[in-house]
Amino acid sequence: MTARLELANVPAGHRPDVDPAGLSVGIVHLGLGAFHRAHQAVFTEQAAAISGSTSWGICGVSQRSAAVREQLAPQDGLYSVLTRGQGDPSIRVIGSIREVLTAPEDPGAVVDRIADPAVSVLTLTVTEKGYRAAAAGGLDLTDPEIQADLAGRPPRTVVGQLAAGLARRAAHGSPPLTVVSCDNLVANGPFLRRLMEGYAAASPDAKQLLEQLATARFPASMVDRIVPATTDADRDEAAALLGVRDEAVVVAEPFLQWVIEDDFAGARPDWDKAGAILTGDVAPWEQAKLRMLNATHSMLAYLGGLRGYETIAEAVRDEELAGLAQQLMTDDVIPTLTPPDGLDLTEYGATVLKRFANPALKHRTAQVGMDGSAKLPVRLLGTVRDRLAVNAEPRLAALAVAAWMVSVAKATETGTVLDDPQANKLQTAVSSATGTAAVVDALLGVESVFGADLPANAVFRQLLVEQAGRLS
Ligand code: CS2
Repeated sequence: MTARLELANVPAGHRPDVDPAGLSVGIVHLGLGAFHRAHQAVFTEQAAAISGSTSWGICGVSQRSAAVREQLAPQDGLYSVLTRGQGDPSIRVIGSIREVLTAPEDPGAVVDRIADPAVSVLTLTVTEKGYRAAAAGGLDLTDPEIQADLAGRPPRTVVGQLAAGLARRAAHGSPPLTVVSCDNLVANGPFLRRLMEGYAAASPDAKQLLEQLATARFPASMVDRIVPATTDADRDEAAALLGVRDEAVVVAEPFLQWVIEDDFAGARPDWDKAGAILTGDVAPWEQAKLRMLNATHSMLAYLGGLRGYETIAEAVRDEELAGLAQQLMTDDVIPTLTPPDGLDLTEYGATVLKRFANPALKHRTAQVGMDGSAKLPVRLLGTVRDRLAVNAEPRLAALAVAAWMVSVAKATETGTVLDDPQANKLQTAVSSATGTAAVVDALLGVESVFGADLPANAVFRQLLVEQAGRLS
């Protein structure tokens, strides 16, 4: 049997660029999934290696299951990133994660770490649904988990953890905290601040919490790297390349980008030295990424899924689908964007499709297609609204939305589980709909996805009915 990964048995050439044992915890990260391990943790390690600073080790928190802790803890937080581009894959062990917690098992330890005076930065990747926002954008105060946190249990939700951590920081005299959201959301930092304000206002200690919030910073950030879920085959390949068994390996493309609003309350890692862009305005980067990359990703996931393609690479190799993704960017999205300095949007679009075509990644259409009700508003409906506002017809964006609708209807018809936080609501809505127009109307009426404005827009409805008709 192959030995388990530990620092002593990592072959030269694959070793971390820092001495993990020399790093102390200075960052808490909520949401210890594959994406964090292939993105912020890599930037953080590089920054430490380049600057020589030892104060930015990461305490990673799994928000739900103990699976990641079970993989990482026996390996002392070490894991490898298996990079698959053109040519041979490469693999390297990352040493920046120094502590692993599981929130449901030890909620108190999470709050303690957030309150730690040595911690001045908290990052998070908890996915769109992890924020527990209501349709109108504020915190969903009807969410039972939010209510339970507000009632004073050891917190489990992101806003509850942060609120308890901030309160304790104030009590300990810890310096102000910077909270960096790394999820694919519009203006993610300010969005989280608003949710926190909603939570604070509803809590018994409203005044104090609002004061503590005022000391914290919530910069926006745009993150980019394609990181498919790891499979057993990936773990076997990592073992063959490393000569030791890594249960926590993550797979990623070579591309890696992070644009962060330069608004920190105190010290931060030298992420810029590791290639991150620190800027006064993240919005143009973020809009380009969400509306071009994530929107075409979702489009290919639904259209590809309907055609029976297992992976995004297969979907984008279908010339018709690649053409539609291209057209979505050119006809509907680019007219809504102001490019950031130095970014050519046409070139960016071409690069995006090339990245999707990477056959070594095996990014499943089902994975990208999950949580559609939370992803669509961010990725596609902003474009739809902007185009409708100038009396243009967002045909391709409507096609992507229609492909999601048809996928929901199909899953419901065939009794397939829909991987979506609003699965019940969506499947109940379509279950009694017969015919394409009825399916469109049933889903378009879900206000938590489409708001009150889009169902009332006859042009959009008509586009959806036409496009869904093409697909059914
Ligand atoms: C994808 C993203 O799963 C998805 O919904 O669109 O995770 C995508 O791979 C990343 O945002 C790329 O940076």
